[in-house]
Amino acid sequence: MTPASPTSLSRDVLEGSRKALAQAITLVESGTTADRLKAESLIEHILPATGKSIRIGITGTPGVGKSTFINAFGSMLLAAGRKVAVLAVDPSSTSNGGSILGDKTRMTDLANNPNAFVRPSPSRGVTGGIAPRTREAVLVCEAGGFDTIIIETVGVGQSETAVAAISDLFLLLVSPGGGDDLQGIKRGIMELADIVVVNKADGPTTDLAEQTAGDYRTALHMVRPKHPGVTTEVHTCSSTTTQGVLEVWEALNTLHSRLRDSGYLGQLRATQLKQGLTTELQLLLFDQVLSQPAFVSERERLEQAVANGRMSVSAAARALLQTANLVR
Ligand SMILES: Nc1nc2c(ncn2[C@@H]2O[C@H](COP(=O)(O)OP(=O)(O)OP(=O)(O)O)[C@@H](O)[C@H]2O)c(=O)[nH]1
Ligand SMILES: [Mg+2]
Repeated sequence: MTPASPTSLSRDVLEGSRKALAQAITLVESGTTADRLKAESLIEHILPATGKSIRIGITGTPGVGKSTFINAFGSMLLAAGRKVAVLAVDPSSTSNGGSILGDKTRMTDLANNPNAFVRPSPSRGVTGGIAPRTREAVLVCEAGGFDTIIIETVGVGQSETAVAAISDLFLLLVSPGGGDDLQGIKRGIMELADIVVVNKADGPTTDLAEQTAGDYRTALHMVRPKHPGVTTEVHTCSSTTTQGVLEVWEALNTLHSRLRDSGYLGQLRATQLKQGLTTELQLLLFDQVLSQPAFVSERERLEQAVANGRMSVSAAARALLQTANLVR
């Protein structure tokens, strides 16, 4: 894939080369075994230079203003001297080639700034498989000197959970008057949120945004608090005028410091890594099993047996693993 060796690539990443950064992320996203081995070597080299950033996951339904918000939020951080990387996890990228790809057009201020790095979504077959690769992309960005990592995902399906599993803090962006949103957003997503931000608090939707914020505050009282004793804050902002965006950052930064000082952040990251190991094991096992020729033909046969109701799903799965010599 890339002619550079993992050692020289990691050195270039650590020296701040954007080209190397982009290449390294392509490498960690690659699905081939040869690249995976190189990626593992790369990560090993850069690991000591990682972990110092603030990792912020952002989700919200399509059109809520994620890209516009990230552009405003990121620009403000750049002005404050921070280095901002934006990574996208797009659950739909497998089917339509990546809608987040077009988002660079809404993040022009970021895309054109040398202290910012915007990376569209990887397209990998399995949703569960995106998070481990994005986790590594986060590490690469940290090694490249980025101190703020924003991981964006569209609020559909399981991708929020995947993003929350690699973020320190999770921001839920919602629309004014989003009564639909409030019902549509699953309880679980509210429980994942460290902060809820009602966007588009400008022009004719200013008052509605305040009302919606009130609705969310009420709704949040009914879900388990994310952090014991800490009420999840609900803010309003306008990503187009940037009103309120600074306050969102201040809230996130304060919470991050608090969680770090209390030891929670260290524990959270340790837990995330342990869960990451389980996910990697699942992926590796799946890849190994699927690549066995005997397995492929037996799978087709057993799929038919299951579809015809001649065999239970569980018994077929066990029989398949026996084919691959993985269970007795
Ligand atoms: N008035 C107003 N419009 C906004 C605001 N933020 C975003 N918009 C508009 O809302 C529309 C959608 O914004 P995007 O930033 O593309 O939304 P998104 O959540 O990234 O959308 P997807 O990438 O499709 O999921 C655009 O027309 C924006 O100009 C805001 O704060 N106020
Ligand atoms: Mg977008």
